[in-house]
Amino acid sequence: MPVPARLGVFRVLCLFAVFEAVCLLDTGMLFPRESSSREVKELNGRWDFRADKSPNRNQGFEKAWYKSRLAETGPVIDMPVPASYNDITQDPTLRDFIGWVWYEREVVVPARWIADEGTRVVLRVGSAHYYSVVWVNGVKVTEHNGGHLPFEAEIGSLIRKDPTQPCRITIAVNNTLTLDTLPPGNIQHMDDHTKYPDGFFVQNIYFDFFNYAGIHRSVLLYTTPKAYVDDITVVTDFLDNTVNLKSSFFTTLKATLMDKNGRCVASSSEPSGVLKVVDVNLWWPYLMHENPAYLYSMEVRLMATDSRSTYEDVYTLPVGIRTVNVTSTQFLINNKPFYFHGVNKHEDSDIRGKGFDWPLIVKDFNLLKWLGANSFRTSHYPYAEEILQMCDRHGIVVIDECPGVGIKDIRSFGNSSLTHHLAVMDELVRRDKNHASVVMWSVANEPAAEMPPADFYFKTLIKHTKALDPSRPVTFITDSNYARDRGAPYVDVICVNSYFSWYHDPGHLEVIPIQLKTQFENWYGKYQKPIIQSEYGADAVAGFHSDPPVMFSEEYQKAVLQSYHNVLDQKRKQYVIGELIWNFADFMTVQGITRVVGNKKGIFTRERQPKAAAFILKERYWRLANETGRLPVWTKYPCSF
Ligand code: BDP
Repeated sequence: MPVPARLGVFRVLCLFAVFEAVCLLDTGMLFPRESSSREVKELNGRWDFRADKSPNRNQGFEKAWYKSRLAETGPVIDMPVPASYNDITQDPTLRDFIGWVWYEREVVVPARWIADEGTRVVLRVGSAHYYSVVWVNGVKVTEHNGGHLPFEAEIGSLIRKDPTQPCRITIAVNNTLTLDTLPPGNIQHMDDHTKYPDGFFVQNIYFDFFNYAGIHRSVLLYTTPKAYVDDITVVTDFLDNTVNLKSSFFTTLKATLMDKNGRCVASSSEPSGVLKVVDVNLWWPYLMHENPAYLYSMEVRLMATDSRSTYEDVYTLPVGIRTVNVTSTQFLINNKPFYFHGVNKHEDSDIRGKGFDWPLIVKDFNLLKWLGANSFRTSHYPYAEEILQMCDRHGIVVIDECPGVGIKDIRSFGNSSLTHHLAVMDELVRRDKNHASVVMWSVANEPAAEMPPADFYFKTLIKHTKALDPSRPVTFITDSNYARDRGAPYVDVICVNSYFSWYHDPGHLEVIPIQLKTQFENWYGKYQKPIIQSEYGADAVAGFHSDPPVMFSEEYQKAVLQSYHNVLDQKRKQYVIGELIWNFADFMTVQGITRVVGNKKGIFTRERQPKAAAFILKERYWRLANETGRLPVWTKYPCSF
């Protein structure tokens, strides 16, 4: 008799009862890892692809393209996964396509997975932008609302139905944004035939990055036994030299915490509880300690038996032990003041768009370390899990932002938008809660928070996020318009973006010292909360030079940074707790009269070559690290990166 599904799922109970009360999700979303009980099979590479260019974009559903091979219902082209589809071909209509696109791939499933009924086979999509529907051999297995976050379906019973058939996976993805999606957008039809061709429409968006689409992260199959570890929640704390590593799990689990050398430092066979570690190695940020980013491994081993079999599942989670606290003037990591000197990023590069790419990721981490950056914000959406794992490994501190960017229309503050926003926070916290590098949640970027409904919206959203995870502070990012402060009473840290001498008083560098000082004093005066300068910067087209500096030259970008730094140096002695440059690298945007082949505020080009501003920032960040941290011995030679 097979194990009944409910008994088969050993959901690790969350530490905080309130989590259960507010979280609507009923399964975990552990990152797929191989272990003695789990196998992973990546399905990346070449997929068949077709964009549904029919006038209503709905032919694929009307003609049920998922029922047979995609190549049987029309022409297909090659499409790499993971990648955005926009920049892969020479077809301008695909670059700017809006609507459903169809991906398909046949997979050979190991015979053993099929033969062994005690094996769960799970199909997982790391992220697809934006709305996805998934079929296996023509049967719908799941759909998911939202980009940037993973979703899964168990497909074992389907592939066992007819083991002689190959496993055909079809994924339809739609990038249409509505007033209720995150980010929001809307479709505008132009019916004036004296101006526009028949059927012409555009998608209006209120954010400043190209709305890349497609399957952006890995698609994979993984297995677990029928009884399996579904979720783990680890919260760390310490007192003197003792650590309380709290976690909760089903009674038949055993948790073992191992140090870097594989030595067991604590274990427990209780369903939930405290693992005490003596002589703990804390997780410290990069440049704050001589031995940063120390990670333990927590092995969770589950044993279960039914009338026929015994199941054993093993999942190993990297665990960094650290605390985070906020006072009215400081951000504390392990009870020591932490100053964010870092960047804002985008998942963005030539050809692959927002597609996951290991070489790019490793290069970016090398550049971050070269720069002396100790942190970044995942502007303006959750980044790939592998990026957060790199942050854990290298001690790069993260402000983890949800895709709440461009909430500018009053209709996007309604109930259905809020419900979706809460669900996205549930998914984000569920995915990222165990990363030591993640120290704060950001619920939105520059919303139109001056609008009256914003008060209820952000109060609900921020309260909900704090209840999901009481161990981390919450922020939302505001702009320099001081009227947009609804929401600010509920956050722990105020994050402000400002572009003095750029969008305001363009060309007038002399306004920066006055306006920036006023900005800080206004916000601190009203809320007495620590402040991060969460964005500042200026566009510079690499290779444009001008002295005296003029806008878009490398010299102007440098001068803006230096003026900001003078004020930041005064205010960081009081309550300013960080500065994040906009942006790490140039990135693609929608076409428009203020963008010349994308946003050029990068201190690196899109190809990751430094502009003059990168050297200014590098000099500053290493100086700040010297003042505020304890540099590892090897960092005496930063040039070796
Ligand atoms: C900020 C936005 C960011 C933009 C930046 C800019 O948060 O997304 O890219 O302005 O205009 O306000 O460069």
